[in-house]
Amino acid sequence: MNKHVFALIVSIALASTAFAQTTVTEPWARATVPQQTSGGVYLQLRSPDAARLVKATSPAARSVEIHTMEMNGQMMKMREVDAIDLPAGQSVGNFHIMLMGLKQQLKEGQSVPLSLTIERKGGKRETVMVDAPVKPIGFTPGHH
Ligand SMILES: [Cu+2]
Repeated sequence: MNKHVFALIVSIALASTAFAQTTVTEPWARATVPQQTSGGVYLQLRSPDAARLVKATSPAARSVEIHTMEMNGQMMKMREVDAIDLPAGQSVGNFHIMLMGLKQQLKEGQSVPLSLTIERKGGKRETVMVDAPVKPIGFTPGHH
């Protein structure tokens, strides 16, 4: 097959899958203090069809976990989970990405690259790249 024709087919394939893509809103990472070995990245995911976030990786940390947060009395508890369900068309943000074994301090003005693996029906996988800007320790989304 002619190379140009092949390139065209690839670009059409990419264009058609673009419709079924997961969107990321407001990603951010919390700045860390010098001795801190872990950090959190917060974001919202929205998938057009039912999917699951099954994996996260980042070159900024030795290992990366997916955590949910829940209130236990007055205490916010974090729990590692295997996956986060993304119901069709819903914005999901009740989780965070935990960076374990940070390679360096996260400072405001930097950003943390993340690669998220989204799994769809039939085991089809999509990789979503995220660049999360580092916000000050006291940052709360929506309050500037
Ligand atoms: Cu956590």
